[in-house]
Amino acid sequence: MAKHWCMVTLWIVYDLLVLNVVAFNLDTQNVLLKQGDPGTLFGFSVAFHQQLSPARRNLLLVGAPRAKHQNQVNVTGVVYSCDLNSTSDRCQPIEFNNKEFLTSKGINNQWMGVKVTSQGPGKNVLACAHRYQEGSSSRYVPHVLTGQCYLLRDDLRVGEEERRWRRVVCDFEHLSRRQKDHEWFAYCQQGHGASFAKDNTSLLIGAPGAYQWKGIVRMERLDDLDFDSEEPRETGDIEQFNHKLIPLQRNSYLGFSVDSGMALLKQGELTIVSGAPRGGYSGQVAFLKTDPVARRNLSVELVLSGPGLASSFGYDVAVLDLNNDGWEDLAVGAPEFFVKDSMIGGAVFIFINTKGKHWEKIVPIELHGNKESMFGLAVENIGDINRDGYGDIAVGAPYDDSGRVYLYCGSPEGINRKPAQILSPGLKTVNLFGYSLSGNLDMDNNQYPDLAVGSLSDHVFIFRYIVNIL
Ligand SMILES: [Ca+2]
Ligand SMILES: [Ca+2]
Ligand SMILES: [Ca+2]
Repeated sequence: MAKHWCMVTLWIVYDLLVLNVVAFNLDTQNVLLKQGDPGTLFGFSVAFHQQLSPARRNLLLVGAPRAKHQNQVNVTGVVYSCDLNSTSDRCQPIEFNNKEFLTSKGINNQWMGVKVTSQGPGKNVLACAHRYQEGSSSRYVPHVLTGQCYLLRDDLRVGEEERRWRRVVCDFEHLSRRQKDHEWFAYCQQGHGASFAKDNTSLLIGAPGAYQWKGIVRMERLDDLDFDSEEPRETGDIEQFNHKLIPLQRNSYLGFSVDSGMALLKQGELTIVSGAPRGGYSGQVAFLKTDPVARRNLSVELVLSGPGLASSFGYDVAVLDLNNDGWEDLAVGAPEFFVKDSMIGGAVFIFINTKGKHWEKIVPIELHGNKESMFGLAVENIGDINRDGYGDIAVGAPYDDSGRVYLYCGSPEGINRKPAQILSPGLKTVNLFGYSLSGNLDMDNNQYPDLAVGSLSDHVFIFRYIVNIL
């Protein structure tokens, strides 16, 4: 009983401490900086990864799609692992040393690291190269630009156990059907949009170049070697290759961004959200579900269209519960949104879920950026960073001066439109700060999630939350 009482007391004290914390407060004095070689685009993509084996390590994975690997000069693109406990500002390249990877010919200029993402602590990592070229038997199209992604284990290795580590959307099955139309799957360019599905069993990979750049999203099992495991599914149905099942026009780029949720349309059911930033002339976002009838199909449940012409609505998407009502909300970046004769440039549209219904009728809350700042190019769920119970987001505006990242707090009404904090690089040599973001993971064990910000000038920044007590 005494022990129990002690715990209760501790909790009360702890709660009081939390209540007394000053509002949003990422530490801008003690920022961790990691640097790559010049011109490698180190920071094009970033992902926190908490490794549990062989030992517990807090890492930031950084894609440098134009880097050359020291030992593999014919490979373009390196994914680096940065140990956040290390004092060095340099990071270690991840070795893709399996035979399948090294013997493939199209790895030169493939841009490995255009996307890197982690499934969560102790789980898998996915790294993609959207410009990977596959050789083709057709004399009309000697090479096809399919792209490829690799699954890595928690220890950042391509495993030796039986499993498919290489994941390709526009595979032989697609390319052999391509004869009907050369351009159907020749330039799939998979991997700019890729994520682990929130059902924790599947991978989601976008290939925006499929079907004359209408684009597709593919869902496949992480563990796919069981005899009875479900086969991959795709928009357009892999059994039919019927692009008419995707209600978007050519050149929409569906799959450019991908996220998912388990409480978007129905509680406990996976819904995939994918941006098509050129869809419908302004940009669109499609909601996808596993088709209950066609077992190789992802059906398009609804399409949200962006306002304004060519706003690139859907360039990035983030699913999170902002108002803590148990239903996930949606933040959509539209970095090229503008209002004529105004100082507005770039927007993020916040759709607050109305219990899974009437998504098309929701009037989104608009967050605006400064003129020509590309505000909304990156939108990230950063977790409940001030621990007030409401989810929070970060928005990158890489052309806002040398780049800025705006942090917004969720609230009972949805979101507070006034930024809670604005981050800038504070280094003259850095530009395009805010091009990539990763958050929603506590990397220094103070119970508050931290935030990584990438740039296109070979620097990444790790901001940590400092707890100030009044
Ligand atoms: Ca909500
Ligand atoms: Ca919050
Ligand atoms: Ca922390």
